[in-house]
Amino acid sequence: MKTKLFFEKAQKGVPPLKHWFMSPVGVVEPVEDSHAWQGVSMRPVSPKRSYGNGEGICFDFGEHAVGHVELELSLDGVDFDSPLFLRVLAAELPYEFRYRREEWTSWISQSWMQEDFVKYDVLPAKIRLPRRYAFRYLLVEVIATPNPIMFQRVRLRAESAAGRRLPPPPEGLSPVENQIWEVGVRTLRNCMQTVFEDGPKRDRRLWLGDLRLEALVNAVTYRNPRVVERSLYVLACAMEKDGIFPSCAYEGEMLGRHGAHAYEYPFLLPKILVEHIGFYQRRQVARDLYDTALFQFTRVEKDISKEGLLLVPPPQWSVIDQNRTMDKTVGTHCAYLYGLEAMAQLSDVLGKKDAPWLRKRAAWMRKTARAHWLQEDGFFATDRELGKGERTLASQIWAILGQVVTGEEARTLLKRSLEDASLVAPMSPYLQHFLLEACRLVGNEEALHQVIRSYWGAMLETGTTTFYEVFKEDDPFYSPYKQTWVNSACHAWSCTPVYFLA
Ligand code: RAM
Repeated sequence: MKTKLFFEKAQKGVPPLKHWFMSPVGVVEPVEDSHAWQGVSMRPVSPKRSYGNGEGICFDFGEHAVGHVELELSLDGVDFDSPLFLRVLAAELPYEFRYRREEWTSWISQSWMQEDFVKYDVLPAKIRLPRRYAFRYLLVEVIATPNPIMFQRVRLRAESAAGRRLPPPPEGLSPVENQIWEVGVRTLRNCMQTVFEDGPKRDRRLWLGDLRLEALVNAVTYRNPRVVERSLYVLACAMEKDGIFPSCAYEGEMLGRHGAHAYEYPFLLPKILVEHIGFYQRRQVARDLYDTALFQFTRVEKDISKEGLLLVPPPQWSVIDQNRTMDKTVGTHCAYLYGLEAMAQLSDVLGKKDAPWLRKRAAWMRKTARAHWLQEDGFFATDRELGKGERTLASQIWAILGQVVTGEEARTLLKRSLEDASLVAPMSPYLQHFLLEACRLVGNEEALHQVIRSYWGAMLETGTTTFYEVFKEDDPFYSPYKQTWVNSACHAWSCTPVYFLA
């Protein structure tokens, strides 16, 4: 019954994409460069008249963009007695040109690399490359051609539900903050398609945790509530009988299918809904999903121990950060608390009656978290198997956001956490976002701006035009997937400084 409604809304609510054309700003080639981040930079070169067997040309589009590439090709010569065979590699970052097919060791699919082999039987022709690419650089290599080919015109038909225009920053930002704003809004624009994609190169998919962050920035920039609502209905369509709200779902032909469940993502659902009402005064999606959101908190009751600790039963996993080995126990429990509070607010806003029991449970589970995990040195940590007392910044951030500590105590914990380099540091902008939220919650705007300047500022210094999926300043090759090539360099969960700067 509900599912039918969700399907109807997901199918009817497809946000229209806007298109625009972009031309290359130059021809370049990748070169080894020990001064460059990741050791590769792009050097301008003069284009040749035509390109024969074994030759290649690399176009620079000047900034990261998403869309379909059109090539107008002709022959430098008369004979066309055999097909043209090309290899294309679309790259977000210069380092992707080090990619070698035979060296693949990542546990996620090699097919994410934007490498294609294409053949054309007729020239001259206007051709459209087969896939939608997310890239700044486009390498076209001629594997075989009867005669050298000439590039008459190369252009990208770019697309986004947000349109081309990047909203201008508010007045009064510093030059670095202005740049962070621009890169942030471009990142969101390029991920904002018929749903909020996580990254347009990979996974090109809607994830609930990413959606929450994208919705925040959208609300202060493009202000497109339809993308938020449609994304929520697309997720809702993929819900199964068990009632778990999907963490990730597909659309188009695959509408109604979900991917992996992240344990804590469903706790974010009421937060998205209550913020959506706050941003746009639109309540329908919250009404449609209220019961579903509430169920996310009761269905995990079986995972709450008699001591009142929410413990993720393996092999289920929480995201918290793109770090696979970190102890996420405190973070997950506190993400549940954060969700309970949002659920209580949603109940109030919609005139429902669930707030009292939700708040009562939250109060109890704050106490239990404190009793078990607040250590003598004032940091939150567990002593359970994996953690072995490991101190992570994530645990402190989430203890603050779950309001296990409040007021002066929270302010002090945040300050000490930022000063203590021995805490396990975040790997991803996703967790950095929650650090910013914690700064705001305790009222430490100075720290908030300092984190934006240092973390996102450092990302800017790598020369990027969009923000990354993962970023560790001291490890340019960090990848949760074992291979840096497949990291996503335009990942919307990294655009949230824009929300705080706004
Ligand atoms: C990866 C992506 C995505 C994130 C999930 C948990 O697949 O980076 O953005 O939400 O992990």
